[in-house]
Amino acid sequence: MSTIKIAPSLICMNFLNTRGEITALNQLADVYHFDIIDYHFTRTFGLPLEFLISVKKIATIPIDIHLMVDDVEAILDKLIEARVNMITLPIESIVSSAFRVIDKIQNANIKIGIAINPITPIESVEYVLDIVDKITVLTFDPGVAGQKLVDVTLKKISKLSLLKKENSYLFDIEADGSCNAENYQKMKMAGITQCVVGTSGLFGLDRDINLAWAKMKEFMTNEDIYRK
Ligand code: S6P
Ligand code: MG
Repeated sequence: MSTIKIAPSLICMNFLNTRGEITALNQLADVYHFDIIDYHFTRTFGLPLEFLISVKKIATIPIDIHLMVDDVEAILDKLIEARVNMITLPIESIVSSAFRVIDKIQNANIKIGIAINPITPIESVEYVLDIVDKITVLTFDPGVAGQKLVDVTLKKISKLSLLKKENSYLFDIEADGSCNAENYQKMKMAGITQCVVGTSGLFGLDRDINLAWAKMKEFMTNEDIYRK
């Protein structure tokens, strides 16, 4: 059975205790999910680059930047300079630059993820499946935490999982949005290998991050989890 990596979404953390939560999560999680949003791709703001630099100083696990911006190329150099571990790009923003951008990221020795909105068909990523490290299926419309799962996205996860098996692809399949007690098992059955946990799946479960983690693990089975 395959295991599932856990990626806490830092935009959902308690900002009055960022050092405490990151120190605790360093011992528990597999990768940090760091949303950067430009108020154009969606009408919300994400986490600032300055915060990324601070997190980078104390993080001992990889950082995955989930970009939700219209102009990916405008921010790329700064992320490369920050030496993040993975950059996850919105396919909707890179239709005319996908291979150029992917190439640039890979040449900088940074892992690459591609994110697809709920409305975007998986065919849109067909030609990059053999070169990327991760496909992130947004399981609700991006921009706002705490929304309801869009059920049809589970079908997209299943289709991706099948394509992965049939072609022996290596990419992770990540669900981002509403990965919580209600939906985790469905996502797992559909074939995720990585799961973003935000307010409903982790940070909102308890004020104490260690207790929140323990509560999150109640809806996962121990064999599921990549880092025990
Ligand atoms: C949404 C963003 C996500 C959320 C996370 C929320 O635009 O990309 O990373 O922060 O998925 O999780 P939850 O538990 O509040 O649905
Ligand atoms: Mg995200």
